[in-house]
Amino acid sequence: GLPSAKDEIMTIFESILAGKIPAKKVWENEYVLAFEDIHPQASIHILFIPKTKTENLHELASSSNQDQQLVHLFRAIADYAQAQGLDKKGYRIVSNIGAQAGQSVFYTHIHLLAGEVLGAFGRARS
Ligand code: DGP
Repeated sequence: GLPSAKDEIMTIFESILAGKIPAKKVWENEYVLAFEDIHPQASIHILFIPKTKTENLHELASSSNQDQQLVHLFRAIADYAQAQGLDKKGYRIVSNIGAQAGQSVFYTHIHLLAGEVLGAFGRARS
């Protein structure tokens, strides 16, 4: 079909990967980049992104050549969390997918929230 605006416009995370806009990188390997969220929701708020472009978990999981990317993404989170001692203290990982979850950047990313006691999450507050 016709390309949508989402396909044509480089996402902000591709610009970060390309070095075109700055980010506070905290972890990186061949497959995954982790950097601080610009609007932190906790004292530690990190975004983990695969270095190959997909829009969300479903596109990532449905491309047969992406299996290793899935593994690397979650291993990166586990390695980072362990290195920071967060596996002991506790932390949260979240991915917003699509409209009802309020996804705003259409490039697969996992949020990691930590560093303090976290609030409840889920249903919007009225
Ligand atoms: P989501 O709403 O789940 O799609 O998360 C997108 C996150 O990306 C949101 O928490 C804010 C963050 N973000 C948006 N623009 C930038 C940026 O230019 N730099 C950084 N570091 N984070 C950004």
